[in-house]
Amino acid sequence: MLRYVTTNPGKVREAERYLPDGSVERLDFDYPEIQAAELGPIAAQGAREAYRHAGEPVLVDDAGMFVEGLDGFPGPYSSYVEETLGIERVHDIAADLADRRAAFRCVLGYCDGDGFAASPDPVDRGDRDAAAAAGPDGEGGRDGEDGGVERGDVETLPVKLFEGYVPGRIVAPRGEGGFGYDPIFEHDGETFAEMDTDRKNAVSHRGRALEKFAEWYADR
Ligand code: ITT
Ligand code: NA
Repeated sequence: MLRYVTTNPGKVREAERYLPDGSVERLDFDYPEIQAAELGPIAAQGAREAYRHAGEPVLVDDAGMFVEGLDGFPGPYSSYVEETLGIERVHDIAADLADRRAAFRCVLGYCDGDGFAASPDPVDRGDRDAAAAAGPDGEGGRDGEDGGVERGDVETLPVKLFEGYVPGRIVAPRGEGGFGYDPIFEHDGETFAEMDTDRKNAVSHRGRALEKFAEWYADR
């Protein structure tokens, strides 16, 4: 079973359309997120933390909205800005800009511990073997601090990344669907909140990333 590790059920609703029925289940876990200027390293480290917690294959999803006229803000800080300012004030700020173009980006990070024992890294050989032996198939993979993967080894777990991007522009809020910034993000004349899930998936950052992931996952 693949776990989509996220606190955000909206992400999983979209992801389910790309994966065989019953092959993915949401795991509601708020893994520790590093602060970085790029989504890639955040997703990679998040996937490692999520795998360490879950002890089975995980997919994490780090996304953000990047406003051109604000040099990409809020970008990797999108979650914090949604919680603090709220999307209406993000729209108000963007409304004063000459350039209201924006983009959503999504980076998916997949980690299943595979290739861990074999990966050439500076981790002490003995520790690594012990961690690998107790890995996802061993006992205690879900026991957090006492789980199969030792704290010091988390940094070296291999992660596969998949990216997606969609251009659009900031508009006054419209629509009831989707989540997050969807009401203020317009693509092709419609906001993401005015689209149903299939229509959003067909053009969205997450849809593009999931498409790449699903193809790779099917013949890995
Ligand atoms: P998890 O980290 O638990 O997965 P989250 O909602 O905090 O959930 P992110 O860290 O990726 O997710 O935060 C991304 C921010 O961008 C957050 O405010 C989301 O609401 C927003 N966001 C992500 N994908 C979006 C989408 O497809 N449409 C609109 N807003 C989106
Ligand atoms: Na997050």
